[in-house]
Amino acid sequence: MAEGRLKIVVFGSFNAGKSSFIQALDPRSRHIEATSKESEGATTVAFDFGRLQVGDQAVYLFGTPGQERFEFVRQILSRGMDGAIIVVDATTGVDAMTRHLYGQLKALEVPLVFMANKCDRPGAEPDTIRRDMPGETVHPISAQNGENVRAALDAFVATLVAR
Ligand SMILES: Nc1nc2c(ncn2[C@@H]2O[C@H](COP(=O)(O)OP(=O)(O)OP(=O)(O)O)[C@@H](O)[C@H]2O)c(=O)[nH]1
Ligand SMILES: [Mg+2]
Repeated sequence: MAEGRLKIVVFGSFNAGKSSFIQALDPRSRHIEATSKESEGATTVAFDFGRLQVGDQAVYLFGTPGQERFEFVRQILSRGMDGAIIVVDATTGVDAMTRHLYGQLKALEVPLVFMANKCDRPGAEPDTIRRDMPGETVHPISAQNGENVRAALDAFVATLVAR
């Protein structure tokens, strides 16, 4: 396995848990947020940035804003990415925004994986996401309690390194 750097960009609908996912992977990650009426807490208005080592790979994680109006930010952050993660709230499932992001990423032919987030909550249905996204890998996670977060990222990084 050659040493290297990987740029992974994290996509997903508003409130899916993208920032929390990066926070769980890198407690020292940085987040550019604002308070909003729609969300109880903060919403990403620019990006999240986290860094961690996975084997010989330095992994740079860029989290995008979920709100539709930040399409231009997602475009900028997408440049030169080696892989894409789509975070889905498993209690609400695949929505129109998730499908929009998925279509864009498929067109770019970038390696991608799904994280079915909030699996700590009752009503989370990662299998429904699997059914809605046939042929795609879906990892059940909880960004809040950290369950399966690191293992899921490691598995995705392994597929990128193997390419
Ligand atoms: N129960 C539970 N709540 C979570 C989990 N992950 C995130 N949340 C909560 O969901 C809300 C949104 O989380 P964020 O990480 O800000 O979501 P985001 O996708 O970055 O949101 P935007 O940047 O606004 O698009 C917050 O209140 C989090 O505490 C999880 O795994 N379980
Ligand atoms: Mg965010």
